[in-house]
Amino acid sequence: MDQSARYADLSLKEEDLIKGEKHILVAYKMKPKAGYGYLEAAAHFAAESSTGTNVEVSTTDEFTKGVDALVYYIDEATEDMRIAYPIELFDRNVIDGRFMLVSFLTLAIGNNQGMGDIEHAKMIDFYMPQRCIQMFDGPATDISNLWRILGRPVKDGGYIAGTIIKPKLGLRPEPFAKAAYQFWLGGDFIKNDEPQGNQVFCPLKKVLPLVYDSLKRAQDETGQAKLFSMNITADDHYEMIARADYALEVFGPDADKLAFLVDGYVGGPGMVTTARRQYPGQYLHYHRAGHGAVTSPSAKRGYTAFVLAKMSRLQGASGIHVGTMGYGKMEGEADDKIIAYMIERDECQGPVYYQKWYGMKPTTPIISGGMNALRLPGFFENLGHGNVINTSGGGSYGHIDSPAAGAISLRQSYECWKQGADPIEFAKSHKEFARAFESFPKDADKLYPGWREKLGVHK
Ligand code: CAP
Ligand code: MG
Repeated sequence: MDQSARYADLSLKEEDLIKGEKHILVAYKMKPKAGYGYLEAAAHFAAESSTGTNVEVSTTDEFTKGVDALVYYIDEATEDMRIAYPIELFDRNVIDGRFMLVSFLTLAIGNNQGMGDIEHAKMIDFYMPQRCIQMFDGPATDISNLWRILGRPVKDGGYIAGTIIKPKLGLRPEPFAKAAYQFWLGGDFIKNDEPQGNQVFCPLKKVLPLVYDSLKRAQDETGQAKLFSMNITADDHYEMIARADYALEVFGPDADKLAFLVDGYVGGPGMVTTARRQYPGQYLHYHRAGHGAVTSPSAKRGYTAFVLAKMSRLQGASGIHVGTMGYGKMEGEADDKIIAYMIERDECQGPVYYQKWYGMKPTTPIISGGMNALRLPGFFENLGHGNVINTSGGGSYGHIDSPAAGAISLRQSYECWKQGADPIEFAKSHKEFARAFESFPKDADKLYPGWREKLGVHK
């Protein structure tokens, strides 16, 4: 059934929709199944994403039609389809009227992902009008709070050298806490790896007191504040609360140095919002493990990593992993820097829409995945700044001298870039950075050919 007469209006102008402030706009890359007209399929997509189904129903009235989602732009050649969703369509909290991201997902990326007449559709951008920005939670706290704790300027406080306790799983409490102490002797920030929680060989109530002891000893030894991002991911809201409350009790007078990590993609919006609303004083660290299932360039459905990050800011993530923009081990490319810009700036041009955030706190780009001191200078050059949290697991625990040396090499890498120094020349006067070349020789060969001769390394 061709529903384009009802669910499409190609006379609508995008700039008018934006000026009107009454619609959430969504841009997709959509291809219909063979045998279906483009506009017909797009209109059905809009119907299923708002007030319709595949047939007319007798109960529809004039009001219903007033909140139809409308296809307002298509370009079959580029698979470009854009839909205007009336704000009224979206579910609101009864407790405080706020918007909820799960409703945006259910409509804009819900049933429409498995329709018989759609080959594929992937969300590549969305536009939130000002009222929506006002009525999503947004971050409660941001990187400026971490810089303050670290004793740095709260604006442009710079690079936060972090790691992930590696191996990913398998450490018992004592070796876990020892690994943390060793890194903190040189670095700022440690996160649980995304699957670490309360495994039977490393019970939370055994390991956390030891981690806090490591943090205190490292602070005493270095005279610097240290940060820990603890995983509170769990199916049950009350399990999350139990973990977080326990951690705040253990950290006591240092509770401000505790961030909470949530595996936000696999856990979903409910879990992210539990952390955001129950613990607004704690930095909310959004790990996106699993996102590749829908965000990978090889995935034709779902949404992009850009959309994931933009949604996380609405939900209130203080920071989210944004990938390494082609400089690390995960999928990504240099242009992914737009993801960082969209979540850290107060306004930014996305792939389709120019988005203003009206003062909503920024979400920190968290850089992780195969990074080390040798790869960072290129990364900073591409991004243009170092106001990020970087967590290098292999890049710290793989340093041949020690995790602390690995941490120091990361920090030195940032200094090298900030000074605009030549990394080889810089290595001649910075031991830990120099030893990163020997720690990661394959990277060194690729990034800095001739490094052995220049640094006098002969093995
Ligand atoms: C990195 C990491 C992160 C991934 C996440 C890992 O460890 O801890 O989870 O980087 O990817 O488990 O691989 P390494 P992303 O530093 O040892 O690679 O940040 O792209 O979401
Ligand atoms: Mg990990």
